Amino acid sequence: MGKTFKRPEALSEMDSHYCPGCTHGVAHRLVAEVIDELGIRGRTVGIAPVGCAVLAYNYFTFDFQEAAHGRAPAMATGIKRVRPDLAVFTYQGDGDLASIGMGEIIHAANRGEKFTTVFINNAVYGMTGGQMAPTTMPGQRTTTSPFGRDVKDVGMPIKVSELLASLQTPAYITRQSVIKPKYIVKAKKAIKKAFEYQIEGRCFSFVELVSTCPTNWGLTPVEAVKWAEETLIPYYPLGELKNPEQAEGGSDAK
Ligand SMILES: Cc1ncc(C[n+]2csc(CCOP(=O)(O)OP(=O)(O)O)c2C)c(N)n1
Ligand code: SF4
Repeated sequence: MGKTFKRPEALSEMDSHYCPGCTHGVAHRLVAEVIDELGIRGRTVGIAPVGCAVLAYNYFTFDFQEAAHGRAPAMATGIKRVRPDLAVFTYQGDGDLASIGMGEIIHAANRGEKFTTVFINNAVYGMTGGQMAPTTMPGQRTTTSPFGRDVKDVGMPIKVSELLASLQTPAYITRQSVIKPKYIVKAKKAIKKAFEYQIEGRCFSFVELVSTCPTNWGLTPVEAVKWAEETLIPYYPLGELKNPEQAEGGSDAK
């Protein structure tokens, strides 16, 4: 009997360590499917973050490097500049990318480095026990904001995609989600487009994925999806913020 749904070749057979209801696994699968479809497994290099996806290199069947916390864009820059024939991507959480690594990602995007970033926005530091991240929602309780994020003290959550889209350098910037099938279908298309832009040598490409962390949100997997849809997505609206065609044909590129 033929299989209609099988494991992508780019995904290994190792069981993942992710918690029930965590969407890191969905994001991994989408990346693996795209790499299979583009036929680039033999020339892809991923950069693993420090965060819950620190073991990502075990779950894919292509080359991986491990970067220090927040430094994946620097490593991707080096690899891509030395080997422009490779498809290089970083996979980073919001603690990694939007806190300690904020400078790295802004400058890589502004330089127009031709790699791809998959940015997992789950509104907390997952691996270290659910501390407040730059993306934590106003009033959201975390281990370091037990009374809820107080925006008077720490400011509003940072919308990383909007920040990067404000740079004049041509880029592909999009925010999608992996919390429900209707979003997952679009997220996969966006990831594919991001890799295609990179392979064509067009631009830096960035896919934010609104994700879940039921463990640190203190919710069941089902409650986590509901909370993400009702609270995160209205603040972090889904859709394309910038693409290289705009810059090539538009006034911003002057
Ligand atoms: C230089 C450095 N600072 C801090 C840490 C501790 N640390 C490990 S993972 C992490 C946060 C990870 O959160 P995030 O990037 O949001 O990923 P998630 O676990 O939610 O997927 C931190 C602060 C570290 N390993 N190295
Ligand atoms: S702690 Fe959160 S981000 Fe980490 S594996 Fe568990 S659910 Fe996923």
